[in-house]
Amino acid sequence: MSTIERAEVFVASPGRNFVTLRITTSDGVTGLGDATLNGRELAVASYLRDHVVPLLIGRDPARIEDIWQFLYRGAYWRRGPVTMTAIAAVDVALWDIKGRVAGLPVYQLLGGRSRDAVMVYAHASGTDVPSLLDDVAKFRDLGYQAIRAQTGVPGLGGSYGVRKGEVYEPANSNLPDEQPWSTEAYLDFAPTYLRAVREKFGSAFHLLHDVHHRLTPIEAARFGKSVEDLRLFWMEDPTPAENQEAFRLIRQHTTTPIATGEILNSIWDVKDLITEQLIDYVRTTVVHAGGITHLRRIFDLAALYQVRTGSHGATDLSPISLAAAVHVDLTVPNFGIQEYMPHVEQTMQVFRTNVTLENGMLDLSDEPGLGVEYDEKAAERYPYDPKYLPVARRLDGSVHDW
Ligand code: CS2
Ligand code: MG
Repeated sequence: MSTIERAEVFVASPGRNFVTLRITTSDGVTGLGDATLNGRELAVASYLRDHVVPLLIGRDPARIEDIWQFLYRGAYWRRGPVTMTAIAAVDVALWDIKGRVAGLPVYQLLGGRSRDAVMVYAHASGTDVPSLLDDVAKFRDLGYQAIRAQTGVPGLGGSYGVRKGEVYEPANSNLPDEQPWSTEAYLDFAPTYLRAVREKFGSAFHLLHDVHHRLTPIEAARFGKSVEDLRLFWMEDPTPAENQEAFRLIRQHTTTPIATGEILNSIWDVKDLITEQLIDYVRTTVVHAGGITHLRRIFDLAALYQVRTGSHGATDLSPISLAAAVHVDLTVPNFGIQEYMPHVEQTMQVFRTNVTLENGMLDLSDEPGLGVEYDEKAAERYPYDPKYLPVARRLDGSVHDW
């Protein structure tokens, strides 16, 4: 019987910080898992190196479910982003190994294709309405069927979602960048620029918007109501989701579809949102929600309640996560959309992937496993570079949700 012989954790910063797990079996078969948690990378690296890797050596890599249960229940302490990201990295690496051993791409092990390709959304942004409209036009010309629109709020320095240069990267400083926030200014401005997008480009494409946890439930209800005629594909993270009941209030007031879940990491965190149909898309991801094994459980629960998938896919999820996400997205019956932000050149020097993008759709080849390779020698050229996500402060100086 093949056993797990080695499990290595690599922390590197090719373009941005990534934590990568590579498991090697006694037969020399390797598997990769993404363990990146933006702004808290070293916590996951230590959880893996110090508390998980010693438990893996000598185990049967084929026993994916058993190892998942062992790591989840065996920790005693339940859930949380660090734990579930570490378990996710092990899980995805073991699915990669299983596919390589079987000579099949992971999606074939998950039931085969349910669709020919995976629809993604692009990220248009601007510092004002004209620059946003130019950016939307660029992505429409590139053939994207779905585009997220975000701009800064006049008079507020930092703002969520505004790209600087070619790639959007919020973890931009070695101490949290404290950015001013005004809900009133946002609620006055965001509907205006979303309306400008629809007025210029019409409704023949999906328009998305990320509120990014900033509103109270009644403010989110007001926002959702104010943009109903714009037919958004979704308003994302309208209010912090720890209190799942909060979404009942939003639902009572507006039919604008809701997506949430990127910062959540287990089926328990989204159970009520799904079973009460308080959301339309669940955004949990393969890297932060326990890997393919657990994400499939979440998506299967969602399917029972006609909630579709809409996994998070920003650049702080590595190409390993994107590939694993596409394998899952190709197979699930209740696929909605996949977030996609292109990684920079340095990242792609370290991660070789078989994921392809054409006309706003992702696909991948039939390479066994995930179809991703990690070049540790290339990664050595990019040492870890500590970075933090911003913190939002209201105009009175108190901390707000970023
Ligand atoms: C955002 C992310 O892509 C999204 O929907 O919410 O950019 C998020 O801010 C980052 O992934 C945080 O690391
Ligand atoms: Mg988001």
